[in-house]
Amino acid sequence: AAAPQGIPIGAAASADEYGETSPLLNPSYANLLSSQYSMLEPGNAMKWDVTQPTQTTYNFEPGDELVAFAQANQMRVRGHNLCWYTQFPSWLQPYAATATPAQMATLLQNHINAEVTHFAGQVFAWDVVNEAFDDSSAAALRDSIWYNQPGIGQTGTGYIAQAFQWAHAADPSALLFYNDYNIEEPGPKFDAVLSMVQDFVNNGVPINGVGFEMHVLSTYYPSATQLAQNMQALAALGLQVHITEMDVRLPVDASGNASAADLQTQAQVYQTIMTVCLQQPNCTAFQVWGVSYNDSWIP
Ligand code: 9MR
Repeated sequence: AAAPQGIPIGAAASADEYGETSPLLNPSYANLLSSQYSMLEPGNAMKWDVTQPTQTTYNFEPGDELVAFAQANQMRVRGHNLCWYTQFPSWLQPYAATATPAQMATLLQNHINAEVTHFAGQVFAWDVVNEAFDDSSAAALRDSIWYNQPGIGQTGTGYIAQAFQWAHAADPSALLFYNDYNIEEPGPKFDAVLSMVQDFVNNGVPINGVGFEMHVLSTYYPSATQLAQNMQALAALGLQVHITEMDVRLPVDASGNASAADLQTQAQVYQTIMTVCLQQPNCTAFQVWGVSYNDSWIP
């Protein structure tokens, strides 16, 4: 109710990507998703482990089910993700162990082209590259099969730029995002992301925004001032911000229940973050990681 027209409010959602009965068939899940949200993002259905189960086959059916649900309920779809360091199909790591960079480049290009082409016109924004920087004080690029093990034959953030170029070629209308966590307040990881996206903007790499995952704790979350500062630094480059995966982890008792006071704190944290998003013109979407805490990744 607080959001102005046009800011989509989303949730991570699931279909039957791991052979389970699709939650979309559960009326209470489906009703909550369609009535409380105007956007969804597949929590897993568009990742490599689901979409390329063997080297020569693609599987877009669970993603298609989520897209169909969204379209039937006038919701937008965010795509997640095309290039990450983990959650691979079982064949991929062994393949990478003996592949050449040229072979890895072909593999990644074909995957991005196939997936973005398949969902063109249905997915309005993609997390093209996910979580490429580590959490050290150096905020170095993480080791990955796309970067350096063996990599696709590019140095530094070149593999990330290449992924954006391939995604843009496959759907020039889709908004393209770099997505990460622990970049919601100033620090070395945000600096590394900012310097990368500044370089991309300067060099014409097709990037439209940065996803702030916003996995926070009731006991530790970015201040409104710090969050606004990071959004403004990206606005100065002409980039959007989506809050992509917000949740607020709480202490629970032995039965798994949170106290009333902590639930109140949790509500206030959501309000704080939403208020900043509504105040910053370049914050253009707000999403939580799960339709409810019943299907959260948080234990
Ligand atoms: O919610 C996702 C969970 O179901 C998966 O088991 C997990 C494994 O990689 O990924 C979770 O989603 C992650 C997202 O794709 C990227 N940011 C962190 C999310 C929570 O781990």
